[in-house]
Amino acid sequence: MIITVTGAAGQIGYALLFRIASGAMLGPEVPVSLRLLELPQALEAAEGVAMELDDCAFPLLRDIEITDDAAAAFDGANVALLVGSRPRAAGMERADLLSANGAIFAPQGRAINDNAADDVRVLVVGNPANTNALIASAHAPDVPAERFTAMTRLDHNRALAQLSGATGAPVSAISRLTIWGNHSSTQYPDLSHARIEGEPFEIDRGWVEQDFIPTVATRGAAIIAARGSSSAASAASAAVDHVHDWVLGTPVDDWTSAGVVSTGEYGVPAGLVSSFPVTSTGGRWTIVEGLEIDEFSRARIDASTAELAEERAAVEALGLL
Ligand code: NAX
Repeated sequence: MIITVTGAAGQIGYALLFRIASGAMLGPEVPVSLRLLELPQALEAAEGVAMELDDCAFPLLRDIEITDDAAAAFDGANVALLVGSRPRAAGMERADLLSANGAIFAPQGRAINDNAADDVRVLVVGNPANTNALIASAHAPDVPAERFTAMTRLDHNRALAQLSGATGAPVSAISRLTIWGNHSSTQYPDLSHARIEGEPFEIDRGWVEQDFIPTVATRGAAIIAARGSSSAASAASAAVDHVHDWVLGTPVDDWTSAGVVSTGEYGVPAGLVSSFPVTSTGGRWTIVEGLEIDEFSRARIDASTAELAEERAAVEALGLL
């Protein structure tokens, strides 16, 4: 399989490429060819990463190509991990952020449309991930919109870890947890359908509202405060999990969370790339339907999807869709 990684010389790239090459993403039987897309000034650093990849002598790693040309980077790509982006800098207005990312994700969407394999699957990691996925998809009319996804798996994994810490249940015993909405502080980590050892469980509402939800939603900032730089290994691990499950499937009786295009499920406006509970079979995500949504959940899902709708309106106004 041909795997393209953008922003390959960045800190997530450094944690991600070795996991892909080791077989963690697509399994121990699938050889991988890596295509690294970087900005011209980071090509030398990307060469250094490629040297280290060579030095690991991974049996599954066929070859590595490094380029600053999107058409070459996405040529024949089966999986595209869009990591490089322009994150919000201090004092940056939202319109500036969205237009800087439009300048990255619109041409990358076109390059995927024109060059990638017919079965290409795209995961956008670079923030604002949901809206960047929407922009890329809008510029790839020949690729089904459902193949453009945004990463909320890190939020999902953070929620699993918090619940595990609070209950003492191992993460492997927890299922049916959901992240709804935007990969931002408005996201809604939802425990109302969660199970431990396959059974519903009692949980203190006060803890959920005052501790669990804000801890998961602001975990990125807490990592920056503690580590001095943003989440990298955990973000890479979540990207590996997302693509692994997309290609190889989710476990029976469980689901995960991913930013996928809405067709109006749960009142989320059609066309938005929003996080939902999803299962994967046969290489396709399916939104889990029919879950009961109480008033508390409704208000939070609506607030986060309203933010996504505002972002979409802003990029539309900038002519990016
Ligand atoms: P770094 O700044 O370490 O690396 C980004 C790399 O992207 C740089 O090497 C840069 O040269 C490259 N780049 C920029 N524009 C590019 C373009 N047009 N084409 C190719 N390469 C380009 O950032 P890193 O820590 O790796 O984070 C990458 C992105 O992930 C950021 O936008 C960050 O906000 C986002 N994150 C998303 C998360 C999620 O859960 N969805 C969590 C982690 C992370 O915060």
